[in-house]
Amino acid sequence: MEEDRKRSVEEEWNSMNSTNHQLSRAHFPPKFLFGVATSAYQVEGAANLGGRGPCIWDKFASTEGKIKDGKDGVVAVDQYHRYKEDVDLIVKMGFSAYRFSISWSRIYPDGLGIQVNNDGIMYYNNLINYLLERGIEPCVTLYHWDLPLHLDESMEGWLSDSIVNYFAIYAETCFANFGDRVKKWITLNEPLQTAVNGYFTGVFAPGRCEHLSPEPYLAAHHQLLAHAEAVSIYRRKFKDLQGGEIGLVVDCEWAEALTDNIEDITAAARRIDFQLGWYLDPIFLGDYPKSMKERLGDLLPVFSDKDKDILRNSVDFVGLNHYTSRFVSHKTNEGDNHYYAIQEVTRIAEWENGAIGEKAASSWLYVVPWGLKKLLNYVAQRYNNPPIHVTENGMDDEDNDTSPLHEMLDDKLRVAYFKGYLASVSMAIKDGVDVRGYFAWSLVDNFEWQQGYTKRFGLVYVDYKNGLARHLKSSAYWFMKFLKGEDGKNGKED
Ligand code: GBH
Repeated sequence: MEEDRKRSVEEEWNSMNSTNHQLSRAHFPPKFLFGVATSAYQVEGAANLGGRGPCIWDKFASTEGKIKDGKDGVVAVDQYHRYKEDVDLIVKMGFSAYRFSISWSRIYPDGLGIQVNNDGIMYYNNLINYLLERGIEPCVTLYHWDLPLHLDESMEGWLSDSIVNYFAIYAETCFANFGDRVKKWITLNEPLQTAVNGYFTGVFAPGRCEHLSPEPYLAAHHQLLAHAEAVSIYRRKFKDLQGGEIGLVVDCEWAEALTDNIEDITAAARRIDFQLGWYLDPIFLGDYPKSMKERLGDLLPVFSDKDKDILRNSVDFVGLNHYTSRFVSHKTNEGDNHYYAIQEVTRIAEWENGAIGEKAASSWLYVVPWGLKKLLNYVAQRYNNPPIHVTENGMDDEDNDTSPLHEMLDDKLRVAYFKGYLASVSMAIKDGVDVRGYFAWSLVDNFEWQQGYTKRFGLVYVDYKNGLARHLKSSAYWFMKFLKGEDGKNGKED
């Protein structure tokens, strides 16, 4: 059944995809933004320098057994000291934007928002100024999972509604200090992952995993309210003067119904509700999805009218992180994985004689380029065609110490991945989806959360054994050529 479904989706995709082999910069609008992305904890390092306070990932990574290779982000790839070198690489590859995140505990070391850390402000000023000097647009995420530890230890982090206010103070400080130069803001990265992996499976900091607990839903709720509060402050106090835009980054696997049976079609729709609708429905449609309310009952918090008001339309653009897809079919409630059981879905990636796509290094990541086009069309259709930036897309290789460097730099599957997924984006644009930008994950190999340094997502290879030296991979050279355009024009001029 899986095999048949795969064949039919791929036939459909191939027949539409006649432009793939000649994919070029010219298939995208002239003002379309191409960038690369990273996050503070994964690349910055200098965890104990410049007055930075500890964050929940410092504690989590130093807890025995949490990270595959036992490592942490204390040094990471040391972008704190090498930001100029890294920005120069962005320029060299021909990208025009850099999505990075600010470390909250570098701005407010204990998160309480009383004493701002000037060294932190200075670091980001330097980074932003250097980006602008080199013609790269800074796109800033305020929160990419590195909560100041004190906020977790003293008031249970995202489980407490007081976090909304602390996040708002931090966000306002960033707008006030950097907003004269930063015109694209993202409040939170992937609230879904914080909720599910931070508070249900426990594989991410703060590592909570209670069975049948309301915690993931509460953590999601407070993230939504914190997002909305920050956006409201930006719009009231800064937007007119500074002229920027602000959005939220959500992540979603595409869910393709395994069969045409109504049970599978609704199961796939439900699966999307539980990823995307959880966050975008309250923003665009005024409340959590019906499917979630029905299934979760009292586990799901309720929005007050005031909450609904502040959430409504609280994005100027949708940031979408997308890596992979699954076939989805209906499965009745069984097993003890409450999060999926309550959704009554099963996700299928592999079967006896095949898989949904080629496998990357991470066990969850299969190369499925057609999923992105479908997901983009879904967002456009359900939410009335909002502006979208694909804020992350990419794949990883296994860290392999024994292969010679030149082999590790020749990342053929990654080149194929980017070609396929970019073709998918360009087809969505042709369908009328308002996609405005695309950011490859990631600029450099980095700390891949619970997988430590065992997985490499970079366009640029980092030699951890030789002073963190950077080397461009084939995919970086591919982008360099692609972004210049076959006709020698970079497509930037109007
Ligand atoms: C992104 O999340 C993150 O924003 C980025 O920081 C990260 O480096 C990048 O992905 C690559 O992973 O190990 O089976 O428990 C994408 C969503 C969330 C998908 C965590 C994989 C782990 C699944 N990812 N999830 S598992």
